[in-house]
Amino acid sequence: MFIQDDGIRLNIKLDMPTGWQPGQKCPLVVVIHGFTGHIEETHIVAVSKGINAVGFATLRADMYGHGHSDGEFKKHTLFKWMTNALTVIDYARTLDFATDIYLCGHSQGGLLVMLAAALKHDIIKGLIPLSPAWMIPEIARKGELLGERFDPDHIPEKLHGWHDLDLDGNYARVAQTIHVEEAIDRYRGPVLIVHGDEDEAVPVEYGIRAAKRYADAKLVLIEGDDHCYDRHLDRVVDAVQDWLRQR
Ligand code: FER
Repeated sequence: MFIQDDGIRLNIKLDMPTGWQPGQKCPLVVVIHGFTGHIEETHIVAVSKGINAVGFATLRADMYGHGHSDGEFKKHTLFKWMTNALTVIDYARTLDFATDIYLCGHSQGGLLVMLAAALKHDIIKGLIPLSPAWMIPEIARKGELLGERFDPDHIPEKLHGWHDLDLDGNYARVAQTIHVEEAIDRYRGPVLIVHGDEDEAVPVEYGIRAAKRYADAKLVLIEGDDHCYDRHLDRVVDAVQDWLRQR
């Protein structure tokens, strides 16, 4: 199903908790994929189903230029994703059954939910960044995106890198302006960070650093696992379920 974000259609999927009956209320977790990802990726679906199994609804959403949402991949920026996230959160709040709203996101989606939790700190009950790619603003300032180097003071029109991907330079211009530490400091609610300690895309140090800086964070490291949890996805799901059961 689609919701509108100022003329951009966002593809979303709502899944109710296991055994939910019409008329019952429950909390809801918004779940966001990473860079080049979408709502049907194996790790996104597994985490979402795990959340449904412990009594929370999930609202998965494809961001601008990803999955079945509108927009061109190369034109996506973190600003566009941030307005998308605000729209999805506002939509979640219109759902009659939904009590508390939580955010969960993987990688660039993990960075996004960290930023969104800062913007909506008075509304978001808890935050689950999975392998959050919050080095993106730092590496954009150094001129190092997509595994390629560029002049950070004279950003090219187009960035090109991994898997032959093309991105408009605006992606880097936007990312350079984002200061994630400020966003971390603005969110005082409970946080669960999960990170594979052999992550090849987002160094595990970022998960560790974020967990240290948040006011109320738990860190779960998945030993021997990579960026998308190809080896121990079950442990990621367990960590999320254990944490949500304590809410
Ligand atoms: C990059 C490193 C990681 C980058 C994006 C990511 C745009 C995001 C990864 C993800 O969301 O899985 O250099 O450049």
